[in-house]
Amino acid sequence: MPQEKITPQIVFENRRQFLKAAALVTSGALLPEEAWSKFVSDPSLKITKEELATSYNNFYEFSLEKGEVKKLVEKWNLQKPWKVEVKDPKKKSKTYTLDELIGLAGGDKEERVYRFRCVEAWAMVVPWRGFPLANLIKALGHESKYIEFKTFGDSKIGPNISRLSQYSWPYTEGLTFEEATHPLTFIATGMYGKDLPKQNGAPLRLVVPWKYGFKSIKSIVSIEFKDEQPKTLWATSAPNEYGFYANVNPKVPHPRWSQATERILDGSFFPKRQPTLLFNGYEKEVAHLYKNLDLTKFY
Ligand SMILES: Nc1nc2c(c(=O)[nH]1)N[C@H]1C(S)=C(S)[C@@H](COP(=O)(O)O)O[C@H]1N2
Ligand SMILES: [Mo]
Repeated sequence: MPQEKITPQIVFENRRQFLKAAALVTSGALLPEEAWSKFVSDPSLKITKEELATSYNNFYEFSLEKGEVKKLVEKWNLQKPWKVEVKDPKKKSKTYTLDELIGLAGGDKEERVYRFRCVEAWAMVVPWRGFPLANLIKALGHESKYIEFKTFGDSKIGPNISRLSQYSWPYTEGLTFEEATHPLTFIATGMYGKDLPKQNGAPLRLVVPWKYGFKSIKSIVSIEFKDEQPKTLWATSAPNEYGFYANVNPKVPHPRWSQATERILDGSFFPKRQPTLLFNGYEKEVAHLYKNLDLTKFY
């Protein structure tokens, strides 16, 4: 099916509005977040302030404290050129520079405004820039049941890697091939009209808007096409708390808290709460992927 048929109207609506916004940004007229919000056609999507989205981070390689990450990444000199290894047991592994990957994907200038929902029940709305992962997968021409992603595992970059020895580093995530090639699944190289800040997973990260945030792996160094379900860091370290599928679902509580509502990241001490949406509001687009799953169960 051509991508235009499945991709929700809102993405394209947003995209058109966004190109306008992005044009303003690149022309030097920097927009405050309130102005970005004007470019979102869905009134329920209020873009999170850039300052908040870039200073309240989960990046365990650096710290468990969300407010500390931004400071701790300062010392990290981003490897230039950034390299990503593409592995496939059926083919020869090949290492690409980020620019080569972007070239294969046909550029990284698409803008997407997505809801983002952490399993810890906080939520935000982020304007990403990048490309659909499907573009890259198609260009690479591999086929497999699953795709596995890894972050760097160097504790000289992320000192917490050696401190948190109970976790199976490097940070690893995975998707089924169908999930990975879904038109909503995105590789971000930028946000808020700028290159991705280090604390948000520079220079490239996954964004899977209908799944809990931990699936959206940061600072990717390897992509592996494989037929076995990837052993992800969270599903390995705490399998009863974090599943492989991890679809946002208000009806399936985390063992330690409810997922029925979420806190909108607004910088206040008592953020507003709103109901959690099944598949984080992307039910129409993705429910068909899970028609064989019982949506009252934990996966
Ligand atoms: N490599 C890596 N990727 C990661 C994480 C991490 O700790 N390390 N945290 C995940 C979690 S739990 C969330 S909620 C999001 C947070 O992304 P943000 O800091 O850009 O909001 O990144 C995800 N990707
Ligand atoms: Mo998260």
